Amino acid sequence: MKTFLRSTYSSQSDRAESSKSLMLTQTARDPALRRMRSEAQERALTAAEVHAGLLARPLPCLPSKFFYDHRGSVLFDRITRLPEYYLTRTEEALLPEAARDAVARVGPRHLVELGSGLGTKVRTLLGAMSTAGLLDSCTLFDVSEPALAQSLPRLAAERPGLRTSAIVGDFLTDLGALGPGGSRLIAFLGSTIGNIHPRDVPGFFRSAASVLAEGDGLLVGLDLVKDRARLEAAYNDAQGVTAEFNRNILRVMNARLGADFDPEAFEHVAFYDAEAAWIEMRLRAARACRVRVPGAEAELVLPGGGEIRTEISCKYTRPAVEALLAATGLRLEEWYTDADALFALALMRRTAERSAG
Ligand code: AVJ
Repeated sequence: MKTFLRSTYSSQSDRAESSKSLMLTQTARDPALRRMRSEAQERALTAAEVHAGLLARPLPCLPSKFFYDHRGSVLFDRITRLPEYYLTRTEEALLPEAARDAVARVGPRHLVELGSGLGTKVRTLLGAMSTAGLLDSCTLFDVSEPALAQSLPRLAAERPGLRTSAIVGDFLTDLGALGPGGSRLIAFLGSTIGNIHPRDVPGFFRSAASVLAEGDGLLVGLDLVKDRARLEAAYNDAQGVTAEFNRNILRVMNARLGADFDPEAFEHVAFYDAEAAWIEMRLRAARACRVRVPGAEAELVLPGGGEIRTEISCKYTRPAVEALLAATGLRLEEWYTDADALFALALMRRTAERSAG
């Protein structure tokens, strides 16, 4: 592992090795936008994650955070407006009331949005905080630097008195960069939590709890378990936007790691696994192929019909969420949902006890 990273990136290894994992790198362009890793570290990590994923058997997989280059973010934005994709519009309808109530309960001055992307949902929360006379700062946290570079200045221009900042990082490993909490509300909207494997969700909750002070809040958007037809339609839209979004991960691999995937030779597959309670997205090779991924020192051989897993999108029930919250330092305080129980916003609060583990 060490060898392949060094052989590929030796020219930048000095810089990569000298930075500690929690050190933040400021970009020259905008001092309010901080990166968790240098570009060299970022590429080494991408290489290692893709290498491990492509070796996985029986099912090779690619981490879904790699969907989101600029094209991927734009395609996802189109998905959110598709007739079949009920998630975004249902959450947006719930948000004003949930935001008002959550702000009344938590009394936050500092808002953090995880996985903010290109989105604008944070405005509803900022509006509720401002109305309550509490608004002080807002931090956007996302894997995509281009998305933050676009949304941060826009936000700052819209709200001149607001202290704004952004962190480029991975919400599974980098929440520590937020520093200690206090009057803080973290928003994790859009069912992005669905991409976290349920086995890793308690760890995510514990790390969120560690950057919250007692009484601080975490507002999470969750897609709910429902009938298969509705779920599967949301991930198999008639216009094929989701299929294009799915194949985009292969273009990202080609661009970042010099891979030679032919995206058009892969078919979009999305189905609901009721036992796991998740939608799974895959890419299926139309014919046998051998793909080289030099930047990850990997080679993938697939038979015709062979598949790569590109995403899981977990669907929840209230009891399932409560079970995952046990002993994490967070408790469920409110559950806001629509009349058809398609989607929920869950308000969690930091408890007095220290989290276990
Ligand atoms: C951004 C992770 C919430 O799982 O619904 C949309 C991504 N994938 N269509 C989801 C996605 C296919 C989306 N999340």
